[in-house]
Amino acid sequence: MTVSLTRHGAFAVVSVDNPPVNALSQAVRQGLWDMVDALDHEADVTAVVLICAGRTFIAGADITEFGKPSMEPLLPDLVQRIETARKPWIAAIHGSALGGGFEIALACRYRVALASASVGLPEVNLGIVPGAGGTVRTPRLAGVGPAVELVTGGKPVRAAKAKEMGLIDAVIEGDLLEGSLAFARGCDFEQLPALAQDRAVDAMDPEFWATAEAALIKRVRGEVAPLRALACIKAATERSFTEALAFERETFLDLRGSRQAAALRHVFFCERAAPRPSELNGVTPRSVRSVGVIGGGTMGAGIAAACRDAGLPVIMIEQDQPALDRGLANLSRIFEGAVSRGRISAQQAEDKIKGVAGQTDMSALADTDLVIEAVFEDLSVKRAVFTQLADHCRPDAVLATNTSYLDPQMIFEGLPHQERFLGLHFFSPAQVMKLLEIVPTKQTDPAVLAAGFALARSMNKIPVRAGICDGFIGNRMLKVLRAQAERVLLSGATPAMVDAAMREFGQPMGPFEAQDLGGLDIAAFQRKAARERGDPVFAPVADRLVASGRLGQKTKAGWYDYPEGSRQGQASDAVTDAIALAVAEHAVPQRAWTSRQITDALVLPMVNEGAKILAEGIALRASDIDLVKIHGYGFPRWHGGPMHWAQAEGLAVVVAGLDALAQAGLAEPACDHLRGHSLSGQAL
Ligand code: T1G
Repeated sequence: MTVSLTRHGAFAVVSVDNPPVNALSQAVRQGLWDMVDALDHEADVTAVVLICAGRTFIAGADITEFGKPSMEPLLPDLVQRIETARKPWIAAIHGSALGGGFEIALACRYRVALASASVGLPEVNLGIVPGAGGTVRTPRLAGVGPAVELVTGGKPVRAAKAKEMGLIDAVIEGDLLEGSLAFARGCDFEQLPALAQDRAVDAMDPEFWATAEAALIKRVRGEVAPLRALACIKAATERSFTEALAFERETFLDLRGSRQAAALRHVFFCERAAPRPSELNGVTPRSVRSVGVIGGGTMGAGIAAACRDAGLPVIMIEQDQPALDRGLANLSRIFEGAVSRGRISAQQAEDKIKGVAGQTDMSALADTDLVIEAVFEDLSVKRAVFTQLADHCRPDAVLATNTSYLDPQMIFEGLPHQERFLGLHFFSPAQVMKLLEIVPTKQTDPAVLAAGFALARSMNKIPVRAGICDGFIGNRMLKVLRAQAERVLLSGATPAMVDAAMREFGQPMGPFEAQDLGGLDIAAFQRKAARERGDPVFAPVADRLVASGRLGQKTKAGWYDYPEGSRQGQASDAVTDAIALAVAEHAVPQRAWTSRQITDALVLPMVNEGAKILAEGIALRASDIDLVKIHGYGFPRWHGGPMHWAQAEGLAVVVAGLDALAQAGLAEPACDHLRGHSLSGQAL
């Protein structure tokens, strides 16, 4: 039964049971609607407790219904029906009361919650705004400022904070139902709190809204919904309750069909599908209960921290004690940073560090289930490590390389038990970045591959299977983006114009400022290896900058000059000169560039490379490429990732754009896969 009723003395308990998250499907809405009607006519019912089965209170409207015609009862009507019911309703919250779920709770006379529960209005994360009164009732309960933060930020708040804000009335200890009934027994139903719709809301001065809007524009970089949500809250302070509800509903309906909402829903569902790919259905992962990490540098320490966050004991191996001390110090610094940011307590940090044993002898790994190598990015160095591991580890231990650019097949070549090897490409900082590229070799056992995905799940990461090529999925597309950025420079744009255009597109930073932050030498090292393999490389300006020691912020000069003590880059004559030399060398026609032309010249060829990656089977599905670029490289989520963005643009438009760039010598023409308007992956 999706919505059921039990009686507890004078109280009716309405239970919702709609796995997995009690989303407000039509059946749930209808069930609740019928309950309100029935219970309003039950003379011996004093009040109603609304509770949910399973892991959470109602987690929102049923997102799977979004693309379909609305079905009655509409959520705003149900919310209004509960709020004006003759019997007072009490929301009993566990898990997360989110979106429409929290809007239902806001319509109740009281809200109580377990301490572990959270409440929120995350609709902006889906490119929409609350559509059932959230932006109108929240400011009346919590005040305008807290409502702006809750709704435009889209982040839930825990029960204690929600109580402080006036969003819930009590935090329940122990059993939620018992606690809610005890709360109900303590209520004086003759003195009910005012309905949200009858509560006053502060009028704010114009300065408040101007400041809030400016801060939001800076933070959301092109995302529409947060700004529209702010407008709804402003309307709630300036219009009548009914008019404000109507404005909110109109805004919700307008955004629900928007391109950004479609993109964000695409990402929402892809992120949830990624950790359990259908091709591994029925495959039992090799068990991983302990991890060895070879190397305590930035990557090694980050990977060790990620393993500890997943609750796995770690043995960190370094070549000698000084290096090991440095590695353990790197690890401590990660957890100390997390404590200073309030992410974990000092005790938790201590427990995490206690779970790491430092060793300089690989024999310590004799019984470890998984070993991840994170040593210098050199084939001979890595091969030496795995040769030793093959001697010390159990034959069934999973041995993984964290290589970014080397061929895992070559790293493991000739070693015994080829079926146990895997590439696990973490992104720095490994304890923070959610992307994990999982790279099987031809011999990798499915149970070993499944162990990689299980590890990603335990780390709460987004795993994507990648085939073996130079740069796998993400770095291969990054190389194209960087080459295109230089092509645009040689045709008359400046680094600042390119970076500004990509920021306007929604990237957290442009390609040149990102290189200055990470260091130009890393990519130069990879270009050297590519040239030694005979691969084509296009970086005429970057090569000149690296040759002259301009490696980025760490040398106070890269694509920009960095005055002493500043991390804000300034245009550099040296870079202008380097560009001029490259222009002379390549004799490229100069042109005026608009922001949109620049982003097309960078993003369209990246999409083209993604289509080739799909055609070659390096990625199994276009959505995997979207997740890689979003979670590894900051591609704006509200574009849905490069491949979703291309489909939203229209593949014919993308092909035409690429062919026009190719005509001008500014990019390769559209590949056959793209020209065939197909972004489907290869069958496994
Ligand atoms: N609708 C449909 N399915 C949903 C869903 C939803 N709202 N939320 C989750 N699922 C599915 C999800 O796809 C997955 O399915 C399974 O539930 C477990 O999810 C009018 C219009 C609640 C914190 O944005 O944040 O209300 O892969 O893996 O990690 O104003 O799910 O198992 O088949 O994420 O424990 C507002 C979105 C909607 C909440 C649980 N609500 N969900 O996290 O499990 S818009 C949201 C979440 C709205 C109103 C508007 C999380 C979670 P499958 P999961 P989890």
